[in-house]
Amino acid sequence: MSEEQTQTRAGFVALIGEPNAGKSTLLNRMVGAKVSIVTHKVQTTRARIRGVAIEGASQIVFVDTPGVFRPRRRLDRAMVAAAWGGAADADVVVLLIEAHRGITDGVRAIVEALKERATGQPVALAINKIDRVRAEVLLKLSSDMNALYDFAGTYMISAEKGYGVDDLRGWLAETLPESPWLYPEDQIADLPMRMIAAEITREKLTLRLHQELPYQLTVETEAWEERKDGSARIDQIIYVARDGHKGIVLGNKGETVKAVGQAARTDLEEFTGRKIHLFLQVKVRPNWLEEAERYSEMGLDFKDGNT
Ligand SMILES: Nc1nc2c(ncn2[C@@H]2O[C@H](COP(=O)(O)OP(=O)(O)OP(=O)(O)O)[C@@H](O)[C@H]2O)c(=O)[nH]1
Ligand SMILES: [Mg+2]
Repeated sequence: MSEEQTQTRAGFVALIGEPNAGKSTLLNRMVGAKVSIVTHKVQTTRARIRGVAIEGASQIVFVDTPGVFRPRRRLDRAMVAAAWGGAADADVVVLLIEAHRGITDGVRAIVEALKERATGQPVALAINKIDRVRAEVLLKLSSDMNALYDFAGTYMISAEKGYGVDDLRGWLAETLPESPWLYPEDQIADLPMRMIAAEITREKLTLRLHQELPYQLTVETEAWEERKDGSARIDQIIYVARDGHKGIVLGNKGETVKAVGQAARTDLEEFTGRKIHLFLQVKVRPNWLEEAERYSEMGLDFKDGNT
């Protein structure tokens, strides 16, 4: 198809919602690859992560954001600021809510904030996890939500199972502004490989460790060495805030960090399509949650965490 015949469209679509709503799952499904990490725990995504999908003549750049919640700590504040920053910069916003949880206080707070912050761009409602509820519940939830806000469209989806996702993607493709494409045709993510690699390891740690600890740790890729045989050697540091945490991450005879490393390596090999040698080191840095450099490594703005 030639450029003269078909006007291309392109733009940014921000996915916002409470922690655990399924934003990253939806991004990965739209892109068709695991670009953003997913866990059953809240506050998994820490920064804005972009994934690119193509639908007909439209290039849709999805912006995954951290969940919006009431921030208490510096990292929380920087994460929530990143989420709202993603929404402000977007051409279209999609608010994800969870069908089985309905209109929570958190959802209400996000809708109120949208009224103040939305800069005139269309906001669609995506009711996610419809695999968990009956149809009557959905209809009521949809009408209750539309009474709270003038949504440009309402989509009932299951990001995990894929239900309703094509309709949403089709609507986004039509709604984005006329524009040349923003990324090369074959690009699916806009995140440096070293950061994706660190996120993969953080996902495996989050899946293995108990609730509070994942918040207290961060992973950074220290070195990435290309080898002549086509493989790569990746060195990462897991920063924890306390001595006791180091022991938990290592596990008995180092078995926890070993299992994490194996799981991360498998994903990395799948993502990169090559052999990976992954080396993990655990370091205690009591103050890492207050260090500007850690935030820039995560793709967050340290200043946004100021009160
Ligand atoms: N049953 C069901 N579970 C889902 C669906 N979509 C996502 N999930 C699950 O919900 C959990 C949270 O998903 P994420 O994609 O990490 O949610 P998120 O909104 O990115 O969360 P944060 O990054 O913490 O803000 C995971 O366990 C997913 O597998 C769905 O359509 N149905
Ligand atoms: Mg997420």
